[in-house]
Amino acid sequence: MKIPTSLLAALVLGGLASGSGQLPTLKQAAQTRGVLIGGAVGSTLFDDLDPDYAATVGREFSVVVSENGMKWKALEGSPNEFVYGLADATVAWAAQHGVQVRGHTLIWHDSVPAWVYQLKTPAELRAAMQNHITQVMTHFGNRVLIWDVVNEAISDAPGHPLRANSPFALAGPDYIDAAFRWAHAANPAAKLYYNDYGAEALNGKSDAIYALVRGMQSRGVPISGVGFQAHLDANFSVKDSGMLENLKRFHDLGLDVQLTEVDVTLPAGGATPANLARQAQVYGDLMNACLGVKCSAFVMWGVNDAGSWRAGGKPLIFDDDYARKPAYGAVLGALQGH
Ligand code: 9MR
Repeated sequence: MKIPTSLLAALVLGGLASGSGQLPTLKQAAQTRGVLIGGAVGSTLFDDLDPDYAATVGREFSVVVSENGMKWKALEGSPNEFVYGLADATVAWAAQHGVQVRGHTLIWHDSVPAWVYQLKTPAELRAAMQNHITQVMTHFGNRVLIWDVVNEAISDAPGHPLRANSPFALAGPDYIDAAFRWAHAANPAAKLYYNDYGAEALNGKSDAIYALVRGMQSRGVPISGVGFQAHLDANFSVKDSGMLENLKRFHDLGLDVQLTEVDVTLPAGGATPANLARQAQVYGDLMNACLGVKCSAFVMWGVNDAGSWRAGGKPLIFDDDYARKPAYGAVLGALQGH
């Protein structure tokens, strides 16, 4: 008999609520599948007034991303003056809790300090980029071995050319290759990713990323994998979108696949049982697609709904009060092979 995911989720939650203690945590289940599971974290990790946040992360996650603490603006607000406060605290917390860190992100058109926009020549800009990448990766060394080297470089314009509105466009069309080479030189042990949104499905954007990374491979650029952000809504269909086929074509290039910023907003009408079940279905399908290509990480963009960048859509697997939602059960079920 095939048990619907929604029912399964309810059973899982029932088991947890009854305190049966027999279910593994997400990180325990994920470990048996060889995948890291986790989420983006912020300063709430250190907030004594909100202890459930850190407790949830410590119990369930095997990898964390600093949601904003490792962006260029956060680390190097003035030229060659690095401030590692929140980033260092997050990395130290992760080490204490046996949790890995995903570094996000070295080169992104957003969250760049004003001084970078004032650089006027390609040579000046490239020197600043190389210095930023080298200093940041050297600072963290082997405490951060997974990096989004370039984030969201491909535009949504017809044909998906490289973003014209990026301050890094001035550096020349080969700036992505260069960034990966600088990153590899800074730490040859680190795994280096190109990361983007809207490319989960077989579509024009994923075609453009595919062409980009194939080109990089043909030029000998040291790229380890592709991160698919997966900011989605509950109407997304993993099956109808061709997501598994899409992930497979990247995997077939010998690249590692990660889901890096998963969140799935509820349909209109909010947290009804039917909507929560639909959200759970998408989460379970996403985990299954990830496992289908032996992905190395499944990272959600936050911890609980209230702390999400799209809190209104209640897009995460823990509700405002850190209670497990049906989506939690679906992710756990997928990890357990249900
Ligand atoms: O969730 C992040 C939000 O708090 C920041 O204000 C914003 C700008 O730095 O970035 C958000 O995270 C983004 C991520 O870094 C890259 N992919 C899209 C994410 C959501 O906008």
